Amino acid sequence: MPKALITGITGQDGSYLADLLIAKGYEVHGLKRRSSSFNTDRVDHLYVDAHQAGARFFLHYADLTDASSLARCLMSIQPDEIYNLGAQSHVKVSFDIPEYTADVAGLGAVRLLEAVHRAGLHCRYYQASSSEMFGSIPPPQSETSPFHPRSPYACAKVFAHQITVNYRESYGQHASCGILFNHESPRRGETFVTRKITRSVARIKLGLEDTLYLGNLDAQRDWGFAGDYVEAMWIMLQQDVPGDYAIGTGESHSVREFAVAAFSHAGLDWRDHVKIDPRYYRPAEVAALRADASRARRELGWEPRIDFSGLVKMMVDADIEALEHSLQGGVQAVARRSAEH
Ligand code: NAP
Ligand code: G4F
Repeated sequence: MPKALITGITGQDGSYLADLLIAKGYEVHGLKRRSSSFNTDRVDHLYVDAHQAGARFFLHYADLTDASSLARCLMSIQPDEIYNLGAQSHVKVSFDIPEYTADVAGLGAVRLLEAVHRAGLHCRYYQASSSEMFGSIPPPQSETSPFHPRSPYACAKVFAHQITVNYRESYGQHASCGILFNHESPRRGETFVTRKITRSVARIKLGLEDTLYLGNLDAQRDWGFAGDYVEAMWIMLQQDVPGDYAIGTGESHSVREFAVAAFSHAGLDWRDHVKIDPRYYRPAEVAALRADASRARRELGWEPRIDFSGLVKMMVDADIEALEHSLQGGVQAVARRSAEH
């Protein structure tokens, strides 16, 4: 049974990748951070008591800023494949905490690669690189486009990308970088623009709020579905020869277009609800990203299955359903409490 280690397993991509690898028969190990509240919502459905025979899903406390915790996990797990997805992944937040972002998203990668190298492990390694690295380079962008990062996050990702290439070239590690364009889902973090919009659409639709404040509506992104993108990660590590691949749909839309589509899917007019708050502008913006993923199509046979409008509908429907469910739960809880008194 192949063994995989996923950093960032509690995040959007980590959770979809864990689902995929469990379905493929892997034993899956994930690193989680110590937190004062539960932070495993996205993978709780995979949890089985480790004492149970046949358990194939395990979580370990570790942190990408703590090299000794990474070395300890590597030695005890001895994985066949490592997926380094852990990061402070919010671009706007990286301007507020640049040093920490560089520590986790940049140095975290070299800590992991060095631990693999020093331990003499012959495992395959995936690095979560980002289209944000292209920054101000005009679209379409591919794995051969130059980088011009526009945020501390993107600078950290460029370092992590280049150090992964360096370990591959220096020590022959089977290390690949997926340069993923934006990918979203109902599990997307609530402060990224797509999920911020679809959650707000649900709250407006159900009468809980009236206004959504956004920043730059003109930015263009190539948005795909996270479930499709984790398949590309896995396929990269099944190749005989490691390499770097741009992964995206090849189509881009503005933030405004996403908002229009999301509100209209819920039967609302976005103009009645969206206002601009300059607080959400960034010191430096990435204007337009659109993938040229022809290498991935050609060599990996990878194609996205969900298109832009399918993604918007999936996210809006999921947020409305989740909110209805939680409101229903709230009503039941109030009814229970009233019955008690
Ligand atoms: P995400 O939802 O923000 O998840 C990030 C994960 O990293 C979480 O599990 C988080 O743990 C973990 N993490 C944060 N700081 C850590 C630390 N110090 N040590 C260990 N783990 C830490 O991000 P995502 O959207 O799944 O993205 C996965 C990876 O792909 C990230 O590296 C991101 O930068 C990159 N990427 C994402 C996209 C995209 O559009 N989604 C595109 C290109 C590249 P907690 O749950 O405890 O916070
Ligand atoms: O959803 P976003 O915060 O994603 P961003 O900055 O493109 O980064 C995401 O994708 C990268 C891949 O290219 C990943 F590497 C990274 O980890 C992350 O997953 O913002 C998208 C666009 C930006 O141009 C931003 O200025 O939306 C614009 N925007 C407009 N109003 C907003 C808002 N972004 C956020 N988060 N919140 C707003 O209110």
